Amino acid sequence: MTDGKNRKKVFVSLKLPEPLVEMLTRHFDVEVYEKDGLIPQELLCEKARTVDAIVATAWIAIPREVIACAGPNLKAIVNFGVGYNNIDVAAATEKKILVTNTPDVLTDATATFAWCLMLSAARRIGEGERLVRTGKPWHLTPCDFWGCDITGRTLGVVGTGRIGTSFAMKSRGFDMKVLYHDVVDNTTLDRELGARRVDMETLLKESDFISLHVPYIPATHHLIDARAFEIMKPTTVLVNSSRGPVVDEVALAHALKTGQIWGAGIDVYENEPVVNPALFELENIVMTPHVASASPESRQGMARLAAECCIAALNGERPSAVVNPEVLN
Ligand code: 8YV
Repeated sequence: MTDGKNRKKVFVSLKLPEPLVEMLTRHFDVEVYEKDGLIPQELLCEKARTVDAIVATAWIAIPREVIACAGPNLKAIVNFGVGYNNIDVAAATEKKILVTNTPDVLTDATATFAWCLMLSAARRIGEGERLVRTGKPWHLTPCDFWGCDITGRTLGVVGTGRIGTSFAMKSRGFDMKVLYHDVVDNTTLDRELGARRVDMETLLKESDFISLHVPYIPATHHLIDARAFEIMKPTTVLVNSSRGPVVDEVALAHALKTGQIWGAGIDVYENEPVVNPALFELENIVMTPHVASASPESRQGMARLAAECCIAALNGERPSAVVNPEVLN
């Protein structure tokens, strides 16, 4: 029931953009955890016992222990984000709880941001900005601040789902040779860019720029480790806008410090929001705080889609983005 006293209850575990709460409030009783900082796990458990749906996001963990607390009403865990490694989907499926996410609406913003990181790292934007912001006089010299050329170079894309494909397609203006690594051929990239699917080793060895667009699953944990950095060219720029633990952060710091690679553009970290302090000392890394999808169209689209999925799930309809459709059978 969605009217009167028996309105279903939705718990939103952090402040999220509109129109999420606005849309949910038309149907349900909505409570938002408004405090700064992460919601304590005990409170999530307490809410799981009574509510009909929980809304979460990348950095709100919903492990098996929280799902174990679920009361008979909990029908959906709605993730604000496309990646859902924060949720124990197997545990949710066992309890017949639907998990939904927000694909597509953030593809362009995220792929664009990966380019921002790549261009910034390649052309030393962060370093230049830091220098200007000191307010101290600096010398105009043609001999400093050389970055990497991009046009005509080789781009290596790891993971060519929606975001990886969009990222690769944006290379057209730079006339790049495109290599990609994935478990299947990407016919769009093959046809449109003459791209080549290669094994990981070849991609690491031949690419001037490497951008990661894989989900975080056991097989992608430390996909980029010390050995991968050894294979890369000393002129390579690495970009990560996927999930932090895909890259071994200690190995990354070592590779940047010792010149194993040339630079990096990083939006995600192994232990967010904590960042390995070794990275702070390095000039050849551009770092942003997990904001690749942060554009108005993208974040409002995510809010709308998350609300639509929640409404559908609680009304017994099929949400348009379900992670575990087997629950519906
Ligand atoms: C967001 C993300 O930063 O979609 C994802 O998987 O990591 C990002 O879009 C996050 O969901 C915002 O809370």
